[in-house]
Amino acid sequence: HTDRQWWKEAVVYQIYPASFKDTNNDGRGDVNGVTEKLDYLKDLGVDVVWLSPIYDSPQVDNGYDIADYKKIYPPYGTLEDVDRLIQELGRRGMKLVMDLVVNHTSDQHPWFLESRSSKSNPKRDWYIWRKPKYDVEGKPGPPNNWNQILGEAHSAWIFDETTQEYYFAAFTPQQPDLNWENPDVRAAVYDILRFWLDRGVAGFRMDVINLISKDQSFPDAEVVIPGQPYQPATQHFANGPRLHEFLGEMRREALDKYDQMTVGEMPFIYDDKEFLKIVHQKDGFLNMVFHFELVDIDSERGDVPGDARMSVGNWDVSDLRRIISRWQRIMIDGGGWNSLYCENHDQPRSVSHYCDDSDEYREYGSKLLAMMETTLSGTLFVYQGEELGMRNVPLEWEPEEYKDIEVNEMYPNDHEKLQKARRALRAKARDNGRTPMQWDSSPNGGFCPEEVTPWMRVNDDYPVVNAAAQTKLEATSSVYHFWQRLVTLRKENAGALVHGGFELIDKTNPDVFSYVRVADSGEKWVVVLNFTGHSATWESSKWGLQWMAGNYADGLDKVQQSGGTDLVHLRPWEGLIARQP
Ligand code: TEU
Ligand code: CA
Repeated sequence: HTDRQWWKEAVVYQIYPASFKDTNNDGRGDVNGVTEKLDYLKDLGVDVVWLSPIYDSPQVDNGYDIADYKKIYPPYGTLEDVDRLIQELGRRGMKLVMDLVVNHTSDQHPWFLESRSSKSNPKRDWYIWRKPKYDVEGKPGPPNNWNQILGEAHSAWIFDETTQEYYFAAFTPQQPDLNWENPDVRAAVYDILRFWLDRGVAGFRMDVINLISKDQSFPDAEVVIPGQPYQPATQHFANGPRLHEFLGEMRREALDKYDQMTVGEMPFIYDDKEFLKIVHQKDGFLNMVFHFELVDIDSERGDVPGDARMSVGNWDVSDLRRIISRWQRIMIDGGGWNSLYCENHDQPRSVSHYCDDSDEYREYGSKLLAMMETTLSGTLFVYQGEELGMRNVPLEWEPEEYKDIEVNEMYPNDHEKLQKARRALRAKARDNGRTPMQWDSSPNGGFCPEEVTPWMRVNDDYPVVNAAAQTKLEATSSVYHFWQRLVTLRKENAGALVHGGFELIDKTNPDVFSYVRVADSGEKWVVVLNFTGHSATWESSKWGLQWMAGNYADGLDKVQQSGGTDLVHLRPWEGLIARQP
């Protein structure tokens, strides 16, 4: 961990463009809205902005279905707006990272329109086409039993009338997968990369990049959802046989010629060795990845198809300890690097997910998570609104308020079932992280003017939870200020907090997650986090600590006053950070 590339200490802020800031009064966020808020981000300590897709798109999956990689979705703005954004970022010493979605395109992309037009079209082989498979009665059906990721009950193979064949679409029928086996497809992707890098973009977040190489025998998947014709099959197309080859080629053909960073989204696998090969500092392919083990801490596969993803299981501090320490160890000992994140546009809000988002504890839970995220090794990713302690949508909302295709595809014709799933949706639907950003206490939270209808309803708590209230200097309970302070602490003590070693301490404490970070200089930082809603204790005797930060206003005073005693008493969701001088 001696190499200190800029992207290691950087704080990356993810923006979901539709929900960030509307500047032309159409109820959707836009590129100029991002530019308008750069000082807010700079003040927070942000170095890099990652924009979820802003390319031209029919928006079936909010831009993760791209119809033109070199054009901006008109409601979001123009290429000139993006040039200006890059310039304004640069003036503030900040950079832009774009979302690269190249496992699939939109079904409206000209490549796909050509590909589906006839079997002899030169672009036919740019996508994955197969003949129907006939059953014993001679009835045609999909080539295998793989199901769709965003509509579990459906086949991932879509029948196309024109040529009487099926195409493969892992997510939705409107997102056909590209055929990476075809070298022309790969060359077209590298051309897109160069187009954006030449414009001054500083890297990419690569959407489901581990799905690009698929087992070309397309074998049937094992039945894990009994009674359903289509089965989860990601094991056959996550981290496929040619993944490393494709990523290596991508580096040589585009990335390596520029100073940039890459973060690959890699769902569906948790394999240490495989991850390390991808992100190894010496001969890896990407700078870092997003793994899913932490965000899936409470996931259980339910019995009812469609419910599985929304399941809510139990977890406790021992799971947190196991998962976090496992990944810190893999990366630090193994010579890799990784990202840190608790939230993104596919996840519930972190305070709702891992803590308690009631009025009583929302502030403390949000700050507790900030303490954890800013004191672990890796590149830190903050998702819009996380710095305000934004929470999941209210339980009272009708399912109709949810806009995501994943929810719409769950029970397309069964309103009653959807009503019953309300609690699960409130916990796990991707919409929870997609409500508009809450800028102030005016109607629509300052996201768009009062007379405009936002594309998605603003969370009812905006009068209390909003940026204007939290950026006021006198706002002592502000989650934003707390993040700001901790980001500074992290940067000023990067030797320990970003690059240092990691050790668990008090490993059997049933409530408290605690660890120590050690710099090469020997300097030590101790982090003590009560991840429960009740009071807890932590033994501090052998440490001789100097307490530095806490998420309760009087936390430092209390722990210092307790002087003689070695038992630290923590209130619900209380956390403390200390240095060993
Ligand atoms: O997500 C990939 C992905 O598999 C999950 O995060 C997914 O949202 C979750 O498992 C739900 O089942 C990426 C994007 O982040 C997501 O927004 C897109 O919908 C998806 O790829 C397709 O591009
Ligand atoms: Ca707009």
